Amino acid sequence: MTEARATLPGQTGTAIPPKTPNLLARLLGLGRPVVMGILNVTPDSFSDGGRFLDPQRALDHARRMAGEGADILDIGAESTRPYGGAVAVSREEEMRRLEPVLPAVTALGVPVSIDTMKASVAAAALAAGAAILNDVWGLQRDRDLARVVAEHGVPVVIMHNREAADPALDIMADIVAFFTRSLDIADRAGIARDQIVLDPGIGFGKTPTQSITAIARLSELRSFGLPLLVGASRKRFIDSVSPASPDQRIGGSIASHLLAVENGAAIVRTHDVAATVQAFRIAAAIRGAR
Ligand code: HH2
Repeated sequence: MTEARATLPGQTGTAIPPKTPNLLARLLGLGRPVVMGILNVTPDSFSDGGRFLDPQRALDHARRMAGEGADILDIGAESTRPYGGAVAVSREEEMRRLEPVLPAVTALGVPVSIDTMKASVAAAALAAGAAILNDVWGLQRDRDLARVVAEHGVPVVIMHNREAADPALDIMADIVAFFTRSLDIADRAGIARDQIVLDPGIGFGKTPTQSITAIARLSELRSFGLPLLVGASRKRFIDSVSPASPDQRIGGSIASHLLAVENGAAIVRTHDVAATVQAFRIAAAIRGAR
């Protein structure tokens, strides 16, 4: 049974059906920043590893984020390990973590994105109701991912990534070159341009300074003419400026996301949906009163 999506008091008429034609256009047409809530069904995510591995806890958290105003729920069953130490997770293990959770989460009525690096997992998740692919390797690692996206006709988040940070690198030039390669792969697979979101990959193969640069100079990526997503939530660059453990980085996450939106981000990816939604509402109210 499909549950009605919960709404916060004062929040009306913004829910987008989970699998709908032109999903991305409809999300971007909300007229405010789109909030993607993070659901990690992993034992080892950098911020919340182990908290939502239990299926009931995962579903409770997804329901809570939906009620807090998440426009998308991003579910991942393998830590992307932005800070190294990757522990490879088999397809079977990734599916074992997803299977008890995914149908119930998609039934909440909020579009679900699947955060996976594996084409076989993406295909299974999209068949089970996920509506967006989030690939932290920008279609460049598992080359079958582009075909899966094209076949399902779903939106895809192409994220910039590198095996290792290089402090000497012009990070904006590297991001532009990476996106150019990813867009070529997407074109050749037949993925429509209006289904693509670009993400500079905050914390991935970047020094803290380069992560800050990517947010500060985000507007340069507008030249691709595609929507931009920023995921700064609780990331380590915040600690480099204002030392704090991951769950104490909410202020830094919100500051980053507000400035990212000012610099052109259409979507933000966050662990802290309620605080982020509140920050955007207040920013909009203040802007509106200028
Ligand atoms: N960051 C993480 C994972 N997936 N996807 C996109 N598009 N952009 C991001 O910035 C991004 C992402 C890392 O955060 P988290 O999911 O909390 O950690 P982990 O990968 O360790 O589960």
